[in-house]
Amino acid sequence: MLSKNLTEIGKEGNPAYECWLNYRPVEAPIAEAYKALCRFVHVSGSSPVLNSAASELALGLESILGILPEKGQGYDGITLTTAEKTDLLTPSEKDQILPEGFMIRHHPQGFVIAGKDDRGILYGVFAFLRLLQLKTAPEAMNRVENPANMLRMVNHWDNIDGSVERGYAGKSIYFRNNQFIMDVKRLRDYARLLASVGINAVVINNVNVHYHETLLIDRYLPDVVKVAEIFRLYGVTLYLSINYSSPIQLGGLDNADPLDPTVQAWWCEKARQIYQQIPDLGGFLVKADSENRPGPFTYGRNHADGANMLAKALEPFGGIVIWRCFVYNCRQDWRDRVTDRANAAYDNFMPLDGKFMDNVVLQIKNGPMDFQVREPVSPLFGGLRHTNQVLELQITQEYTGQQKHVCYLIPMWKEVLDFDTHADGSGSTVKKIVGGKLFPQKYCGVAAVSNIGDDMNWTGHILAQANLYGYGRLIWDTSIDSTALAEEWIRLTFGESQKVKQIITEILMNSWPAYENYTSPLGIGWMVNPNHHYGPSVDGYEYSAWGTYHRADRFGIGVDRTVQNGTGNAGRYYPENAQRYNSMENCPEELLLFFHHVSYDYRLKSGKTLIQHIYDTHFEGARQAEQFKAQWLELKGLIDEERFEHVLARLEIQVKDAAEWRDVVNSYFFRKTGIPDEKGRKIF
Ligand code: GCW
Repeated sequence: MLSKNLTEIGKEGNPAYECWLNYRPVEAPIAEAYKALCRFVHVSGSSPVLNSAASELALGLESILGILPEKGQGYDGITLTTAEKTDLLTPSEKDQILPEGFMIRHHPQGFVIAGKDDRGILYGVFAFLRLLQLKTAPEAMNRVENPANMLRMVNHWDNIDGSVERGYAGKSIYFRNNQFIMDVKRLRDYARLLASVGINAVVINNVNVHYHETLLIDRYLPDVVKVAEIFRLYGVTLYLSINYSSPIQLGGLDNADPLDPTVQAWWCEKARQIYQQIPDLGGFLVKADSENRPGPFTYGRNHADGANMLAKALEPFGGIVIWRCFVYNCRQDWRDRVTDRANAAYDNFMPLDGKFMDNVVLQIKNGPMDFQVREPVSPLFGGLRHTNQVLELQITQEYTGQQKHVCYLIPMWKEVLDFDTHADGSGSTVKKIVGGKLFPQKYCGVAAVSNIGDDMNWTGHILAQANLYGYGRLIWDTSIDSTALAEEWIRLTFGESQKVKQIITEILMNSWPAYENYTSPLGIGWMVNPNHHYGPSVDGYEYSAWGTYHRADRFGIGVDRTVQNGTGNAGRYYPENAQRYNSMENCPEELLLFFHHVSYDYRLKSGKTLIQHIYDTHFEGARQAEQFKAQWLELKGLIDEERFEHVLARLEIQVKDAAEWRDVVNSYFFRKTGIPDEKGRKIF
């Protein structure tokens, strides 16, 4: 019998914990057809990743079909193999499989799951099991899949004291009280979840590297080695966030100047020590000169100097430096209307295009500000033509309801990926850029800030599991449709009830629009309480140093970012987009207040005035939240009590807090303008 114990995985019987991998039996006749084809499993070769693939297959077949396959030899049953080793595929079929990609082929005696490499085989197995759980007919299994992105990363903002910056799902799964927890099972279960959706890289510690985290490349290295070992079983490469001033903190040097040979030598030696322990470490993630973190600016150097110095140290070992572009002045004077945070990343990094070593990758947040519910796409995408790039998204819902509110983020990310930068004529989308299909790049892809913690359901809100699942699936295949993805996740997570699928799909698909409705209007963002960023405070960031202003007065609201009168941000885009953004009439309305200061009586395309639009969307958003709850209540008895009650409790919070948003925002604008709601609804 094929062992599934190699990595000690098993059924938990706890669907909230198992997420989309909570396998359930499929019924006859499809089960019968599969049983006949899956009696044997033949694994060609052996490696940690391949062994995980075999174990996963065994677990999945046992749970879904109730069979324990025998070890096979010939073509009978399922063959797991690298493409080059099998004669079950033709040469031209093999040619279609690219790095980390796979092919599933049904043949009269069974299936072949062939990867270009071991990771590809593992992804093929997870795809096979997903399709099996979704009752796909054997003939319809046939497919070749190659990842749309090379780097498919998750970034954890975990601190070694156990806290998680912007974490809403409990504490860290890695750290507690300045130590590694080393809960092998939990880490392995997490690695499985990641690999099952094609994620191949993880950064385990916060980009804000405080004193104790600096020690990860020092005293704590033996623990990092162990964590890397666990992730390695599932083809997930480990990266570390590092502190730019480590040479001072750890090495006792008096500076961290990237052009100082002593500093350079210190990093080279440090890299050598680290790679001796973890030869396949991915590299470093660096937040430098950002929000008071140290960086090359201190020494009058630029970001290319800083990144290249580290890149040189990592180069002999194949490591890469992922350097974040989230660099702006966080000590701005709110009276200053010239400095614009939205310009900062662009202005800092555009002059350096082409100056980075080829093992440096710039990590760019999707928007020019900071993960707001609505922002334009960063103009660095398309702007940078000679630099490796990674898109940074935020799965954790810092500004989108903190996993108390349901907010399905896939439609937002799809808009980002599909955005046409016009860098090389029309069709120059972000997904082509980060997929390496527009400009040549040695490394590129997508990273996202994790939404998981040590909560038993991983993500705090069970419906937020859809964002982690969807993130991995979307960056693997950027053409996937958001609704189809939601349905797939629902069926895997909650089973096959039509009603469950229909209702949860509606809730998910309406959730981002609803959240946008009852929070900040038309792209302006930032009306949150300072520090923790939950709940409404319209002026919370208005007189602060963070560069985040809405500029509301009694006549109008919005930031003038036009070229002619404003901060010039609209002009950072290629002409097609610049012209749209620059003109109040042509600006996409959802971004109107991001680019323009607009008077409250301005008429939108709907014929409504701006102020009436603000009132209407806020009433509508809060109503949508109530509707989510009412819809959820219809599911009683159709999903298990525990998950039903859990989501219900969160939806109740959402209803209450959406009403708070509605009333605070509407009252603010009513008091500012004195203009009543046309429909005479209650405003305080
Ligand atoms: O969104 C802001 C967050 C900070 C975060 C920072 C960043 C890790 O409020 O908590 O710090 O962005 O992305 O570096």
